[in-house]
Amino acid sequence: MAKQTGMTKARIFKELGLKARLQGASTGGGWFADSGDWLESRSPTTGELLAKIEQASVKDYDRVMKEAKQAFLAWRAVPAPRRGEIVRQVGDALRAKKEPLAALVSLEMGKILTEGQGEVQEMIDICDFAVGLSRNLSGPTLQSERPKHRMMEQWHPLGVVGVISAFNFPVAVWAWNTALAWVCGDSCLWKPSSKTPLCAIACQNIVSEVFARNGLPLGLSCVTIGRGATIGEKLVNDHDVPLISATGSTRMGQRIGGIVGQRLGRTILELGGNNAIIISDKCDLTGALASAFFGAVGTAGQRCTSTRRLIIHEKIYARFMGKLIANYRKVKIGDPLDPKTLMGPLIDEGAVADYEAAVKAAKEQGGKLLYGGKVLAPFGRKTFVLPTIIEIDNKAPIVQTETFAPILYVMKYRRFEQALKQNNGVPQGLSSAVYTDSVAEGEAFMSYLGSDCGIANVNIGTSGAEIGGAFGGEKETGGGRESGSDCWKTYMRRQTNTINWGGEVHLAQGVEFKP
Ligand code: UN1
Repeated sequence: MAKQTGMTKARIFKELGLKARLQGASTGGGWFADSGDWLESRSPTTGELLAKIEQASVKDYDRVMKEAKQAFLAWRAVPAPRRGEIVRQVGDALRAKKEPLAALVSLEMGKILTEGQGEVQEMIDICDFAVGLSRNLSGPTLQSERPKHRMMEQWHPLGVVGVISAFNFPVAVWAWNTALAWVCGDSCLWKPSSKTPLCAIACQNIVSEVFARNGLPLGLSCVTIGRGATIGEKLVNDHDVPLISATGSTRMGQRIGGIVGQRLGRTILELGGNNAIIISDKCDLTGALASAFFGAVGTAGQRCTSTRRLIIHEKIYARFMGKLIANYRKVKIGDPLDPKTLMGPLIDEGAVADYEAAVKAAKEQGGKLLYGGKVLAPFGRKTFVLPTIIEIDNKAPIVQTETFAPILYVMKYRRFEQALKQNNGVPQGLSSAVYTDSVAEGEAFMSYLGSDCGIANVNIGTSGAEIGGAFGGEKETGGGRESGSDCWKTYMRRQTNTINWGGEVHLAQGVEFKP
């Protein structure tokens, strides 16, 4: 296993400071835990035990939070460009560890190596983005209605940011949050998915070294690996955490949003997607084919942005489906660390059960299986599935739900307005795309009458967004935005300043108030 890349488990562990037994709480200066409650990290490919991690207890959480709060107080006083310089070093440290970290993502999460490398590249890219941002966390100067007055906006550090991340992007989503939070002057506490604890430990080891080398408070980067019911609840209920950024299912987001909203905290929620590509009769079918194939089969359908639905013009439907199924037949399924593999395993048996249940439900709801629908066990463990295509009506209940597996629902349309309606006719609103050479169709898709999603692409697919844009979506996707554009603003507190430089007091709105 994993020999083809030169990255054996032993080498990955050595390069990233991992061992067979680890502990799950860190304030940057090493690891501790006193719960006596052990978590196993197993390879989704073979089931091999990778390591055991003692989970953080509530007491460990309190210790970590104390450090995170102290670190914030020191860090907020460091000039932002100097904070950017530290994040530049974090980016360099990630560059140096790109190969083993990408291999660890493949080993523990199961995505193929090129996608693991792409994920680490996203971390490096967001660091570069944050470095530039650190010299431009700017607010506008505004015109005052009062004579000899000036108004302006400033952005100040916010506090401790809680990051809750999912298994499917076990390192990049944390980096999207932390790189921005750090240049914004915040400290961070990360609760990673319990399905990918080693990825979190490796990241923490890489960044802690940078903070230590620079003599900075180590609590800037904190981690608690533990149960949702203990550590997760504690974090979302913690009044000392002004912002919770959470990625996961809509159900999880509804719970977190409710709790944080109750205490009037801030959230960035990046939840389920149900992403469609409309394939027009006026498009380059080769491009549409490549994008649909990557979107639906890439990462074994375990991206928030995975293509889950194709809405295809009836005139080209048969031709397009013939080509797509031919591609599906060629998918090489196996060890994600083997460079020849195109699709690795699903994360665990639970994910496979969800896949099987969805295929069954789709058939019961009038769906026609065009390809796949089978569970495989190339290494003796039923964590692999065939990528699957089902022809079905958009309104079928199963099509309305997000199943985190490589199942693609396909449907036809005749008029473009009908396709738009189908695109928007689901509860989720993350990503969407249209393949068309018609300017009118492309513009309509991106317009206020078009896609209701946070991401709406023309002639590229639904997945694989760049870090420079704001990432997130509407409706049940949660409304949060992470990563590029002006998303940094959520990690800071806005302050409006009005300055009187003329001496005379003028009340706004013409109010007179004299004794
Ligand atoms: C996710 O699946 O949670 O756009 C993030 C993409 C990646 C990020 C996905 N850049 O597919």
